[in-house]
Amino acid sequence: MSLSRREFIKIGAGATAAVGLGSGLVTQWWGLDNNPIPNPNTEGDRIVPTFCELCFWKCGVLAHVKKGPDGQERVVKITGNPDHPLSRGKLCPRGTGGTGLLYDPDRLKQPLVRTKSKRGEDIFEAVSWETALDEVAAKLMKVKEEHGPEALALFSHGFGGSWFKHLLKAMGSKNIAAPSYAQCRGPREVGYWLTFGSGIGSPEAVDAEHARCIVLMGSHLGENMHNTHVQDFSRAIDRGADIIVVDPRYSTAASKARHWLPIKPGTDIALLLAWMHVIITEKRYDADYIQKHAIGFDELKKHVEAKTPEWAYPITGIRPEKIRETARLMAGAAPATLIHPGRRSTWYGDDTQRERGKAILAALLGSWGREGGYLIPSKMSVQPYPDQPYAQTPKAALDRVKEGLYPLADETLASGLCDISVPGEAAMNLKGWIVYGTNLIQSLPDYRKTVKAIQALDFIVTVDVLPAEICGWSDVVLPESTYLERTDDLWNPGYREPFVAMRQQAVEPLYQSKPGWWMAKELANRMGLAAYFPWKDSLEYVRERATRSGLDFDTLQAKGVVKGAVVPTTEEQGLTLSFDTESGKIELYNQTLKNLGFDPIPDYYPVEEPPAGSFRLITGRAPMHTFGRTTNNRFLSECYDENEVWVNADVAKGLGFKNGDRVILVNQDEVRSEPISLRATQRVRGDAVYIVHGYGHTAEGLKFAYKRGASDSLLTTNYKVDPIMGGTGMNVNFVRIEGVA
Ligand SMILES: Nc1nc2c(c(=O)[nH]1)N[C@H]1C(S)=C(S)[C@@H](COP(=O)(O)OP(=O)(O)OC[C@H]3O[C@@H](n4cnc5c(=O)[nH]c(N)nc54)[C@H](O)[C@@H]3O)O[C@H]1N2
Ligand SMILES: Nc1nc2c(c(=O)[nH]1)N[C@H]1C(S)=C(S)[C@@H](COP(=O)(O)OP(=O)(O)OC[C@H]3O[C@@H](n4cnc5c(=O)[nH]c(N)nc54)[C@H](O)[C@@H]3O)O[C@H]1N2
Ligand code: SF4
Ligand SMILES: [Mo]
Repeated sequence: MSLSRREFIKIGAGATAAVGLGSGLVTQWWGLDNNPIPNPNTEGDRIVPTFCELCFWKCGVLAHVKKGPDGQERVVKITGNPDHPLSRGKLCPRGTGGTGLLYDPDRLKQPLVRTKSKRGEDIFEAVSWETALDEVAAKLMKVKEEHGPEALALFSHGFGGSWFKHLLKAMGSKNIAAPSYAQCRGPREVGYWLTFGSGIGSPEAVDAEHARCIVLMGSHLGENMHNTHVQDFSRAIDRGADIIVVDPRYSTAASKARHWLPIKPGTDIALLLAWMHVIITEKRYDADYIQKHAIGFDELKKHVEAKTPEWAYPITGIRPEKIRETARLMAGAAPATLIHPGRRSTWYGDDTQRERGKAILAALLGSWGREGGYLIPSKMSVQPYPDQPYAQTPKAALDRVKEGLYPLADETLASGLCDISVPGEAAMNLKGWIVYGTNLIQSLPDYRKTVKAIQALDFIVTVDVLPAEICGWSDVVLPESTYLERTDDLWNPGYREPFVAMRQQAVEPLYQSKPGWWMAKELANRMGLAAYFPWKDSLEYVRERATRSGLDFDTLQAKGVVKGAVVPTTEEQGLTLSFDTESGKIELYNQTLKNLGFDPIPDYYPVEEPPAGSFRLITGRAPMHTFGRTTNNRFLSECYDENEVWVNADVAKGLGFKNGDRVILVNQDEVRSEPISLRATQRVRGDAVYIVHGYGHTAEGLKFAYKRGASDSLLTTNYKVDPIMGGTGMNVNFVRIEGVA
């Protein structure tokens, strides 16, 4: 079955089924001459409910398993679990492509130890698990003895990382971070927390399904494929909800919108202030809600008095009448107006303030804790496994927050841990890294700094499923089994309906790969920490947790999920709203920010402009890929196998380029991309160029993805740090375009 690109990105207009395409897709066996399953169109011999790891949304999936003529069981297809609240029987294209990872011929197959003296030369020797684990345990213990446990750090992204977090804490260190905070949603969490006393969290509990108006700033839903959100968004479109999209690029979402506001990049705060001006001066805000729940309205009113649409026009490029019309539209639908919180908010370094601007606008519309707006999530409690308490209280995380920088960060910064590993950058440097499921070379800004940090370490070990860039920079590489080959911990997120989900093994691990729980337990045994891993295996561990929590483990195994009692999520449903802020109210004006020397109400400051002849590099997602983690996936690449650079058609013409030309992007630091195809289009402003993140791999072991397309990560050598919480704004790189012969 071949799949056209259009089928995947189609949303709205009765096309909700587009996100459920999985049912038609079947596994292939890359690199094998004979298909070991003669009829791949089968439902399989048995179905194992588990949850997805192709991205961090973690939808419930059903793995269809069939025994081949060779006697080996294989996953033949993956479909959405109808009982799971995040998938509701449907998957995004990536989720159906999990077999493309499981059967990726380039997978890490055995433990590897670096043989060359210099890191980064990517020359390794395959060794036994005994040898690899002995080496890792000895090196980690050496760092601990020589520098103390606080010289150890764990970078961990992805659900399987829980075992290593436990291991690091047992060793006495609290230096645990993921790029999903300071490189992703950190500013959003802090901006909303300062306003409502609560962050947004993941999965985001927003009510697009019942919204009458949805405002997307960036947040390119439909290309950003978080399954449940896209389903809800699609339904909202079918229902005729008014969509307002603010984006310098005509995104898929913009193509479904009533209003597309092609904003000048970096000026969203000015637009937000002008919207507030209109809503307040025209008395269109929810006066009862503000009176009951908020403080600082008078200060806000005064603050936006002069922030007229006419003031914002030359800044944002959005005409005053358009600003007024959209402000009235969102006020007319309130409180069922969803100012979408977005997710990746690390854009310009002023990001906490922009996110706070969105939160304040939502408060004026009365949509926090209201139907069609933001839902108040709830969560089922799951008891811990009764193991040994950490002997030494893990020492405080050693990132920049502890040096008095970025005072309102509420999680450890991955970039902060990297910074303080560079000699001379901090009073004490980190000496040992464990890297689990995160490709730091591509996900932290300025790879040159990341490499500098790595070169100065005593030891670095990476746990991954593929030979990603970070593996090449490691001393030891441990091959993990994919999510379909292992049982992990239970998952009980805060969401609009409470549930507990179980990840369980569908098939035996391929090659010599091992699940993370086994590696962490084996390492603990070697480091005198066996008491922290007293269970036989992860199945015994989760069964004990479930039983102690009063959950029906048989149902959990059979269905993959158990749901809790439904609790009210909105005022309409009888919920009494409360706010965990300093004042106990929604803080339109924030005294904490003021005390720390920051603006108590967001204000607009211009961002640096691209020099003449250069363009701002902006990035986003392709619906069928997750970052660089799926670009080697042959299955998903059948639909989208290379990124292209979007250049405004007039600009391209002026530069003498036409559609399809091969070009190179050169950034402000003279870093050059791999050749990439130019897409001349009116769908992007003339001052920016756009590429999808995750391409241009430099790791040769990723045989399919190697040098395919161009890498925005390489070009992101500049970044602007948010002084409030340390997020790394990355939309501050400029590129010029050169032709290739
Ligand atoms: N298919 C797929 N889906 C994914 C992911 C994936 O890898 N693949 N990743 C997931 C993750 S972890 C995240 S964090 C999210 C990221 O997805 P989002 O949170 O949607 O990311 P953003 O960076 O907000 O959105 C990118 C959009 O912002 C626009 N933009 C750039 N600069 C500006 C600006 O100055 N102002 C405005 N208003 N818009 C601007 C870009 O043109 C682009 O359309 O996606 C999630 N979903
Ligand atoms: N330049 C730039 N930088 C960015 C972004 C951007 O858009 N542009 N986006 C930012 C955002 S929003 C985020 S959330 C972060 C994400 O950053 P990362 O968390 O680093 O995400 P990936 O790049 O997908 O790296 C994931 C790694 O995990 C491996 N992996 C996959 N499955 C498993 C598994 O089951 N077990 C193990 N052990 N490993 C596994 C993959 O092979 C891959 O090497 O990046 C941020 N950094
Ligand atoms: S959104 Fe897609 S890739 Fe992400 S967990 Fe769900 S099915 Fe998997
Ligand atoms: Mo993210």
